[in-house]
Amino acid sequence: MKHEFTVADMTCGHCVKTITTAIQNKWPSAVVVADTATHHLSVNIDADNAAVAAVVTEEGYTPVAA
Ligand SMILES: [Cu+2]
Repeated sequence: MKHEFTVADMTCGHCVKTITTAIQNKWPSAVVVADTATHHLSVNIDADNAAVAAVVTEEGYTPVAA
C-alpha cells in the first residue's frame, strides 16, 4: 500500500536520510521515495497511514497526507 505525504520541512538530503532510516528501521521492506524539491514523500509498505505519519513526526517533521 502506498502512502503519499507532503512534508514541507523535508528540505535536504539529511532530512531524506533521517526519514528514510526511521521508516526502514520500523519496516525494513519499506520502499521510500522522497523529493526535496516538491517535498513529496512516498512510502510503499503494508501499514497504517497514521503509523507511517507517526514515524515521520517522531523525527521532528510535519507530514500532511497528499
Ligand atoms: Cu534537511
